Amino acid sequence: MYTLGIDSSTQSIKALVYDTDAGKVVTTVSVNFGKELPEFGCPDGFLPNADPLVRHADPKLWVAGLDKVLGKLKDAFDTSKIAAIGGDGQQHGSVYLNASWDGALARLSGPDGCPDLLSALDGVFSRATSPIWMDSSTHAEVAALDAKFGEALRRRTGSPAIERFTGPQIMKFAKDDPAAFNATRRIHLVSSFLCSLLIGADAPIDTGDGAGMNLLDLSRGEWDAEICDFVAPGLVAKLPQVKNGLAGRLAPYFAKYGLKTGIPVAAFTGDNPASLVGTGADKPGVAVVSLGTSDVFFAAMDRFLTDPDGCGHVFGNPSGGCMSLACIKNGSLAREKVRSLVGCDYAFFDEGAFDEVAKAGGAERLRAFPYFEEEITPKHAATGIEADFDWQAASPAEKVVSVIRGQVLNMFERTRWIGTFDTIRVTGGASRSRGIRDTIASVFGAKVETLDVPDSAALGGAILAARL
Ligand code: XUL
Repeated sequence: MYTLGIDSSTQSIKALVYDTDAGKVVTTVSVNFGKELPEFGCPDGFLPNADPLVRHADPKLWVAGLDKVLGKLKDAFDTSKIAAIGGDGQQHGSVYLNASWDGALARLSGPDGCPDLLSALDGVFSRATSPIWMDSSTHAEVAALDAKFGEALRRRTGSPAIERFTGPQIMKFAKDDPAAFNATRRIHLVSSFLCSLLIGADAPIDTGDGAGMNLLDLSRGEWDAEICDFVAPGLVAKLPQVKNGLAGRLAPYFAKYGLKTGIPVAAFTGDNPASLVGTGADKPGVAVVSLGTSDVFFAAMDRFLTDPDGCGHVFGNPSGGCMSLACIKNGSLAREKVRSLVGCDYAFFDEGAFDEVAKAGGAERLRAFPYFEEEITPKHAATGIEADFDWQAASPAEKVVSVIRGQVLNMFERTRWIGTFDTIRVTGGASRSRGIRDTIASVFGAKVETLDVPDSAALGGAILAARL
């Protein structure tokens, strides 16, 4: 059987076809938002804004992206063979729809057809722009949620109040533009919005993406009425239902891409929960470490528990139960900065320095924490290099090794609340470094595997579709 996974991330939308019998990806096509849809003015997936705290996108970009990527898929694959669809979106981003939304969805299901998704959706947005996960303009709302709920917010929703999470974003919108908020009948996440278009009806929000809103009582899998009401009175009525698994059936509109009307469509999830499934880490015992601009650690959890330090998040695991996620902001950018401070090449940074220190012995005493950007894990760390030995007098090799050990020790300390792991799968640019892989293996006491799963989120969506 063939299933389709659709991943709408910050900068592009991808469609991936998975052959479930062979366990192989057979086709992947993608549309880069900035390059291929420049008319929406989002060169990097969001609208440029003079205020660095404000990061919004034009939701029409995602609508046009869906049409375009399915058009490409039709040219690359016999789409009539696809038996089910799943997918995901960048987390936290929200879409605001007015009273004409239901009619627009009905047009996608109706016999008359429409030329394209954008014309079917003409006039449905009650808010012209959508805040995305990169937005941090909600300090005041986060402070208000903290003051009202304190620790209870983390215990109930899985995360403390966070600027990019959807609840604080909705709260700000309701306060700044009450008339537009009142005209809003439905609020979707990027994931559930795209899924709604596919099924021609309001799609549910799943527990994976829903947990990134600060609004979901995660252990019950229901909206937390008290928190929702505090964020904006009447909010619960504007949210779709919470549900994992089958969302609905493919609307007739999509027959134009050769897809069979009526095939099952899974509730879309967030990109991180989808990657958990796509990397095969959706069972406890395996963690994934993605070493990118920021370092992200995620793993399935066998029960609901939250980070006592309030840094990590808990989301629903689309395969059942929960998952954890910790994001360490000072990842590859910090490593790059140290590499240029030391003035060495990658061969030395990734391997040579580690061999030199191993020969001399005493690596255990070397630890230095590089926080050049304001860190979130741990919160409020002093910026600069925090070392507990004489950093200035250290050799270049000691500097490199101490910084990598510091980063890995911090990740270990900050993820201990999640549990222990037999296997750590590493991915992302810096996973090429033998020094980093060996340091992870020794600090975590786990087997380290290098993951080679490009498009793990889209693959996760296709795997979830195969389970319908
Ligand atoms: C997770 C987060 C990002 C987005 C974009 O909390 O904000 O990983 O999901 O990929």
